[in-house]
Order: sequence, then structure tokens, then C-alpha cells
Amino acid sequence: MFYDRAKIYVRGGDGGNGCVAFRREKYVPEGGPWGGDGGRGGAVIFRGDEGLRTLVDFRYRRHYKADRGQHGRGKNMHGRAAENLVVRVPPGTIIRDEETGRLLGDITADGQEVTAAIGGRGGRGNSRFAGANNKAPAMAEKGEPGEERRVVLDLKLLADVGLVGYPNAGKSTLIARVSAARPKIADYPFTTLAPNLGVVSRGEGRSFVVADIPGLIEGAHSGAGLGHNFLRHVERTRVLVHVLDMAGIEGRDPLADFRVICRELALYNETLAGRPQLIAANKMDLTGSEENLAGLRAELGDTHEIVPISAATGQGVDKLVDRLLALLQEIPESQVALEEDVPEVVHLVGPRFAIRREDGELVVTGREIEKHVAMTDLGNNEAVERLQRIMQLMGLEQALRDNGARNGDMVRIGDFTFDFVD
Ligand SMILES: Nc1nc2c(ncn2[C@@H]2O[C@H](COP(=O)(O)OP(=O)(O)OP(=O)(O)O)[C@@H](O)[C@H]2O)c(=O)[nH]1
Ligand SMILES: [Mg+2]
Repeated sequence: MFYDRAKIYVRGGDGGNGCVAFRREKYVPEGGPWGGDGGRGGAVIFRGDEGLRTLVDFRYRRHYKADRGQHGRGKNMHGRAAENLVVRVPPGTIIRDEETGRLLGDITADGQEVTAAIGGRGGRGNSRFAGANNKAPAMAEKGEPGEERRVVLDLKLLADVGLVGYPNAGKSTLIARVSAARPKIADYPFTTLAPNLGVVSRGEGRSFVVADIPGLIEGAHSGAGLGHNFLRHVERTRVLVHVLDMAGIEGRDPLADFRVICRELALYNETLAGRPQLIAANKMDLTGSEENLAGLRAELGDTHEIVPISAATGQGVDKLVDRLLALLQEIPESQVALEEDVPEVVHLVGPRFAIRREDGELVVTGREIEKHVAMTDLGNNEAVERLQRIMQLMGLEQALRDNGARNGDMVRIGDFTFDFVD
């Protein structure tokens, strides 16, 4: 199986900050807290799009960051949530967390969505901290940071275009010219022993996959030569390109070759023979090819589209690719191989926190506790006091003691440093 792979970075937007504000109206002398909450940050969401066939677009852009939520404002006005960032991927794409290898989701259909990184929630405004003990809190939460991760996208490549033809017709030369595939090319038959796949890319959103299979000969449908084993690789392609050797080397007649291959395809599988086809009249750089082309056109010109090319010099190849892009646009999508189960998105929740010693300091790490620190306005005493209460509730004080913390030891969590006081 062939894979196309891309590694990208995704980050949900941070939540907007909560606001500290107080009521200051006429006739309301003792203004209470009046600061609104921040809005939620946007998520990064992968969405299946059957117009896409490969992952090459991710070569142009590797960072996807959703917007942050709007900050809360006075008069209890909440900040607006940010829009999600939708990243389009072809159906068949498997999404994994790069670090853990964990499956985040599997896009199998057009429109299906998988969330890769959620946005942070908005920080709460000071109104939400008012209580019996504190009627006028002068603190608010900062927005929660968005989730971030590196993801690996994998796509099983299914060929859109199959190259068929006699041995030596130039199929491998053609795929090497239009893609990064580098198959063996030689002037003896049956050079290609296994199929090659190549991705043809003509800029963003304009790409497709070509399969080059071993040459076919008469009797291929029943196992002659090598072709039969490989016809199944072109069974699900949407367009076939007949590659013909127009120079008629070794007394070959391109028209006769064409008829033999058509018959073999039909004998193998009727629907394969009925697939849309283009004839790539190859080796037009060689003598004798023009005459043969005239003959071919006279016979097949009314019923078949013939594109003269030279895979060796590149002549006519761009036109062939353009025609293929256009044809693929018109032809409905063939079904994509589906992975059996579609697991739910998994958001990682680690252990609550870990403590280690570093240069005489106690360093505390952990998703949840670091989140609380990130959401605290460390310049605000009230907010810091609240943070300390949260840490106590999470059992951090006891855990520090268990790790040998003594009075006066420095403790660091993210940007926050404090002295341990037992
Ligand atoms: N002059 C000329 N030679 C070509 C052209 N295309 C292919 N050839 C030559 O034809 C020979 C066969 O080319 P391949 O690309 O290996 O042919 P193939 O169809 O893949 O052959 P198999 O793998 O055996 O089925 C090689 O020597 C190529 O260099 C062309 O457009 N012009
Ligand atoms: Mg070959």
C-alpha cells in the first residue's frame, strides 16, 4: 500500500480574558463587579473534502492556528467566541498525534469532521467571583490556552489514473516525467515488475495520483506475462491512459497494440474496459511516428481522444496532464477504502501533575495545573491567592511535602514561582 504523509502543527485559539469592571452608574453608588467573560477560542477541525485527492497541499502550509476568543468587557458583556479553523483533507486521511502516536480520527467521508485541537475556554470576568466573602472581587481569569499538538496525516493513495500499455511503451518514463516517482526505465520489456504510484501536482487543489503498472501483453487477463496480477491496481482508477509506442519499434503496430490491450481489459473486467480513456500517443520524437499517428487518427480519431506526446522530451505532456485534470473534475468519485471503526476524538488528559527537582528548585508540570497558572493574572494579588487555593485543593501542597519540600524552597509552575511555606 502506498501512503502520502504530511506532518503539521495545529493549535486551538486561546480563550479571551475575563474582564475586571465595576458598576459606575448614576444613583448606584456602591458599584458591584460588572466584568464579562472572555469568549472561547476557535478549534482546529479537519473536514473531509472529496475534491481533494492527496496531501500535497500541506507542503505549502504547515501551521494551523485558530483565532483567540474576544476579551470580556464592562457591563457584563461577554467576548465573542472565535470561529473554528477548518482544514480540508481528502477522504481516507488518518490523523494521529505525532508524539504519542494515538489515533485522533479517521476521515472517511465528504463533510466528516474530526477536531484536532480544541480552543481554550474564555476566562471568567470578575462578576463571577463575587460571593458572600468578597462582594467586589478585583480579579478575573485569563483565557485558557488553546490545545496544541503536532499531527501526522496519512492517506492511503488510490490511483485516479492508470497507465496501461504494452511493455516498453513508455509508461514508466511518463510517470517519472509528471511526478516524483522514480521507477526503473529501460529498453527491454517487463522492466517494471511492481506498480508505481506518483502524485501529479499542478498547484493547490489540483493534484491526482497515477499508477504505472507492468506492461500488458496478449493473454494478460488469463495470466500471461505479469500484467494480470496488477490489473486490480487499475480496477478502481477513474481514467485510463493507453500509452502507445508510436514509433512502432521492432515492427510493432500501435493500432494493433491498442486493440490487444482493449481486448485484454474487457476480458479481465467489462467495467474496466468501459472506463473513460485517453490515448497517449508516445515517442512522437522518433521517426515514423507521424505516419503512425495519422493512421491512428484515421481509425480512432472519431471515437477516442488522442494526445500526442513524447515522455522522453516532455513534448505534449502538459497538455495530457491538463486533460486529465479536466476529465477527473467531470467524473464522479469512486468509493474510497474505508477504515472499519471510526474512533472518537481523544483529548489527552495526563496525570494531574508531576514534580521534579531542577537546579535546587521544585518544578511542577501537568496540563491542568499549568492551565490554572496560565489563566491567572500573576500581577493581581487576589488572583494569585485564588490560584493558591486551587493548588491546595488539587493536593499540591501535600505532594510537595511528600517530595521533600522544606520551608523556603523555590517552587516553579510555568511562569509562576513562589516560596514553599509549610
Ligand atoms: N525516444 C523515446 N524513447 C522513449 C520515450 N518514452 C520511453 N522511451 C524509451 O522506451 C523504453 C521503455 O520505456 P519504459 O518507460 O521503461 O517503458 P514501460 O512502458 O514502463 O515498459 P515496461 O515497464 O517494461 O512495461 C526506454 O528505453 C525509454 O527510454 C519517448 O517518448 N521517446
Ligand atoms: Mg515500466
